[in-house]
Amino acid sequence: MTRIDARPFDFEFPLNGLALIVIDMQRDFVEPGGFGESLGNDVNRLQAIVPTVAKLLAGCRAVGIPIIHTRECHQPDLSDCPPAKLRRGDPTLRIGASGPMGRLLIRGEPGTDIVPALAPIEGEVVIDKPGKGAFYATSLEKTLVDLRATHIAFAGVTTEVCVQTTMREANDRGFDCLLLEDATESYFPTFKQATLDMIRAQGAIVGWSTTTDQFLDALA
Ligand code: C5J
Repeated sequence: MTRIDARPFDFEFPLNGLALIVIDMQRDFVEPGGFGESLGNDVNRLQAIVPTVAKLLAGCRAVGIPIIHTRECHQPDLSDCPPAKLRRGDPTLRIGASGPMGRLLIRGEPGTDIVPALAPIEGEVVIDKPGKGAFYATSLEKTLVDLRATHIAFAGVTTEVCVQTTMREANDRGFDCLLLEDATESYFPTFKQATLDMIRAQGAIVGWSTTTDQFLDALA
């Protein structure tokens, strides 16, 4: 077992049972003109973690950790987007509307792509998901079972929405989950902090957290 100095206590995992999931590092959330900004958010906070996530990807690739990327997006006819999700909030542009990077959160549109610095490479799995959680209506669980993964490290955006929802889904399915504190971000710093606190509370009720450097040192 490999051991990492984590919070609320050390995280132990078998190296051949670990997978990395990078959640929704898409242009629509991270770049100006996308879905995140249409909701009134400042995307700079999210952009700032791109180099850290790039370092994380490079470190995991170097030691052969399987990597799964997710993208929140919908079919062009919006048949997989519940009307309640479409109507939610008061954005300047709704899901499916045309913005500077194409139709927002629609499969195949430029804004739906993962930012170029974090683009998946050959052999990495990309899961397109209609929900906030990456297990809902996707093949993620089967992918993890096929990989014989028992432990998952998480990065990506946003901490309190798609990252936390997916961590909770994974935790309920029996995976041990580790969140990389500086490789995840929220438009709202207090929401990020609250998420870290609630994940680790009550003896890692949802999972553990550590820094990217501590994680990569342990892998090395
Ligand atoms: C949101 C996400 N926040 N990837 N999506 O709508 O967290």
